[in-house]
Amino acid sequence: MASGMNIAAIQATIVDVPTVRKHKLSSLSVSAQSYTIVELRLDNGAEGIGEAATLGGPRWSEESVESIKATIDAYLAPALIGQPANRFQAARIRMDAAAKRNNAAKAAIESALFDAVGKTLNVPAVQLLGGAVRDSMPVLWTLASGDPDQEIEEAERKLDARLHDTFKVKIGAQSPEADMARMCRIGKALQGRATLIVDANQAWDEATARRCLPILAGCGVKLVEQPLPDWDIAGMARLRQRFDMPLLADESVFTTHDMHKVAQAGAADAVSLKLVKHGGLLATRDVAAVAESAGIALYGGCLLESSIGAAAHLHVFAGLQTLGWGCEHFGPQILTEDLATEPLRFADCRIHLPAGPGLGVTLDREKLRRFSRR
Ligand code: MUC
Ligand code: MG
Repeated sequence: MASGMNIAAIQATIVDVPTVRKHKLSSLSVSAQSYTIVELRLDNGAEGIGEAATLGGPRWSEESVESIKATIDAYLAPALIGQPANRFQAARIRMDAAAKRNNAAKAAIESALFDAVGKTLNVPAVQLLGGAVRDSMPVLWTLASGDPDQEIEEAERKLDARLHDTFKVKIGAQSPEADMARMCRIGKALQGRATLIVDANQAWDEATARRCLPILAGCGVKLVEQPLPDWDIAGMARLRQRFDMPLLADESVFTTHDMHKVAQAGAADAVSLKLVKHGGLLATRDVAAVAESAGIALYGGCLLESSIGAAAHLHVFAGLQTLGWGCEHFGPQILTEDLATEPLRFADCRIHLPAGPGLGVTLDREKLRRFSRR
């Protein structure tokens, strides 16, 4: 199959990049972000890059950077070498035949395909997805140190710099009572100047959520992400029937089938879209389409990607019909050093789609070497 752009080589490298502060979720805490970086070369000489982010090893989801690299090296790369890079759906079918799930690994490769093909054709990745609807989008910042004084001070700095005016607070690492007191302090300090949402990362059971949702509403919280375990779709649906607080599904929705079940159960008002969950740019659009068909709003989720992984997300988000809750691609700013030669642009509480062919970002190879795991 000679297309003039067949896949010649795929290389996966694990990197660990320190974060500016500890980032605490309900069940894990990170002070360095780990990524598997994919470098893909076509037989026409074009190069593409992709990134698979993880959080705390295989604890946020089942994939780790080690499993992602192993799956790429042993199964996904051999399935794609010699294949045309511009047949994205065909590549997806080959990857699905070679490995079940392993969605982050597939997403990193597909990002690199869009980058390499975009560079070959001299068009941005979003063009290959139908073109941009928006060139920038609202971006929030996540507060996750667990110390409300530090969090209020961090939010004030972001507000002063006009970088962010919406904040997501990670809860669930401490008792619900301590979290409620923390949220009420943060809500009072930022009242009228910022929008607040929270992410419990599956920490609560239904009774705890019933107790906490009215308190969060009273503190000014506008959206609650994944209060219950990923499997508890019925519980999420009951909470929605009982309270006005909008619920955002994150860990409950990986596949289009998950999205369909959540929609049928009436278990979410919005869904967090992430390449690592859905398995790539095309799969993310598929999940978005199922959500939109059920009247579920879209939110551009992240897993603390660098500018490389964030750019791949922005190309998908830029082409969606709606993006009601904006996005959270603050990852490049939480790293001590970004992995792109030119980081993404944050201004006026928005993140901007990078211009240029492919993903529009360039991997800094010196940093790739420096942060790569020995
Ligand atoms: C998640 O569960 O949303 C995204 C931002 C953040 O702080 O954690 C991640 C994962
Ligand atoms: Mg989440």
